Amino acid sequence: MKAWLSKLNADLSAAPASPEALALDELSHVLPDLTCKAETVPEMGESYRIRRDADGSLILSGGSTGILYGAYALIRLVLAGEAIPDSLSSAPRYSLRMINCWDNADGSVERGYSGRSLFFEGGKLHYDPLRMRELGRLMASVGLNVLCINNVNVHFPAQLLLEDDLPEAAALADLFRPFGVRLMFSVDYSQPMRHGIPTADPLDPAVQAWWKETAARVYAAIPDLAGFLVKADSEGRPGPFTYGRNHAEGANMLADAVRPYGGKIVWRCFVYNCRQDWRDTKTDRPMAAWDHYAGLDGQFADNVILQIKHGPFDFQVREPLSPLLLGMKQTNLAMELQLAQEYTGHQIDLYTMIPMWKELFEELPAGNIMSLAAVSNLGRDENYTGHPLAAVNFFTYGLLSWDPETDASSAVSQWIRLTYAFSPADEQTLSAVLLSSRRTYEKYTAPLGIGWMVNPHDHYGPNPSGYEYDLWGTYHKANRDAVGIDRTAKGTGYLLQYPESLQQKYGDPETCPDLYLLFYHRLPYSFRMKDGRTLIQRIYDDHFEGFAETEAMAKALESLPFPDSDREIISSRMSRQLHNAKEWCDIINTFFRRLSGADDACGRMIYD
Ligand code: GCV
Repeated sequence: MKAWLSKLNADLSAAPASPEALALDELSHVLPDLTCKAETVPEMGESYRIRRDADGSLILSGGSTGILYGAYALIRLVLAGEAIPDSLSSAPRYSLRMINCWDNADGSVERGYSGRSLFFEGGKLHYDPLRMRELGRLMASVGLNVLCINNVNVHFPAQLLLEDDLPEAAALADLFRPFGVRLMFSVDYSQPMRHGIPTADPLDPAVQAWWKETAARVYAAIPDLAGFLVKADSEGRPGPFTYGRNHAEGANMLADAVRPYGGKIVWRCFVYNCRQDWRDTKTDRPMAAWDHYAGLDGQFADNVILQIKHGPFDFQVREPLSPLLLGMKQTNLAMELQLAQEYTGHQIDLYTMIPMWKELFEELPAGNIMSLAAVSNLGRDENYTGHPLAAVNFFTYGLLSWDPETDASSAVSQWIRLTYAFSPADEQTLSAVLLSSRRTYEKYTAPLGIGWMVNPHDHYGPNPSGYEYDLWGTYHKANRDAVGIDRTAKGTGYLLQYPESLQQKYGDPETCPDLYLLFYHRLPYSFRMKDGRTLIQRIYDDHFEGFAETEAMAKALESLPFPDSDREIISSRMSRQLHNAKEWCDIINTFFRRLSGADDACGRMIYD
């Protein structure tokens, strides 16, 4: 089963002539009984309008890609059994709706759980053109329009995409163009130094000239390249700090180089000290991005977009919204999500993300960001996402990037209907499992917003002290009396990076939502939660519940009529999830019981 793609069957063995041509082809194959005319209105760009003619036939108007998006919207509606409204207009909320692949030139994928790279092997671009078109269709069918094919950690020879490998990269861009998908490349900030320039200082004229000449060459080959994605001064990557320059100086230099071609510089804000001493109590990692960027608000060029991870740490199960997303009002911003389940179960454990994303959008005022990015969960596996049910994350991300008001439960139901031929009752069962899977995972892993109790480096499975004495700034400091970090004004002061109203909401343990308690506060195990339970009892209860819910999920999934190919993968991954959930439950409960000495009020088994 190839996600919802198996329902789309226009022939992709040759390149579609244009997005409009593809739109009509898809419609005629999938909905042969529908009479639909296309009307190209170039100034409508990516937006589309669907209305009925006097004779009852449908008229689909839009720019070239707008018509394609409109066709897929129609197909999604009809295949999901929903009624076609008499009139429907739609425009994307965000201009760049990006997928960031962390694929390396050697064919490996950093944090990839769906097989090897779709684009690279053996240091070269290496791909199946048919799969590229299928991927273009996968993206277009949910409104995604930018694909960054290489890892933000640019390991040699990925730099050659801008050099010797540019002709092959241009051929790849050609493959994606009819799907309205533009490529983007991650670039190595020190790349000029490969060419005899002794520095990568953004204010150095030779460096500036090198990037201008490179941008001219790259855009001559790929005129619609979306731009460059940059991870600088982060986790060992080169960047402007080496030369005493700030990140506005660093990003604006690249922005000048791509400006003549309409290119963007997407500059990541994942910058922190990854060589922290755990004994250092002054440094609090979640504060780092704000400290580096907030003071630069308004100084970035208009074709720079700061790409900010949704939380201040790194894609944990629960993190507050990054304060930068709320505080940088004069800078173009993109929010970065992660479809790859790095900390959320490696596409072995079920983890449907849309409930988490909806929570983020509730706190993020509509106009604060202009683009959205997500780290890809795709790979060379036949079904693209390893776990067949992980495809729901790609699908719903696309819908949200078009319209963040998309309802979580409708989006999940739509995906189920497009993917499987289930009865309403089975659809309901699967939908309930998918929508609850994030809370379940949260319950059996690190409690109440602490995060990080994972096995270091690989990030699957429990290890409560794995990151406790390490360099990464990710500490919970559990001792026999208390756990968590005080990030209020009395503690590290992190909370002061937020608007006043949020400072009040989160600053007092009595008003702070339970699920964020240990992110913001250091509390004794005897702390009384809002429902009267002690903190330690809540930790035990959540873990036992998380495991019990996983057992119930396993039973529910077993009852569903998945096609054989999916059933096998789903049930073998579910047995691994059950094992993982049991390990987490027992290890976390034992860890806290050994420290606190507190018995479980319900007398369940916790190991001494
Ligand atoms: C691409 C975390 C991940 C790294 C990733 C990094 C980033 O540290 O573990 O694999 O590197 O985030 O987002 O740049």
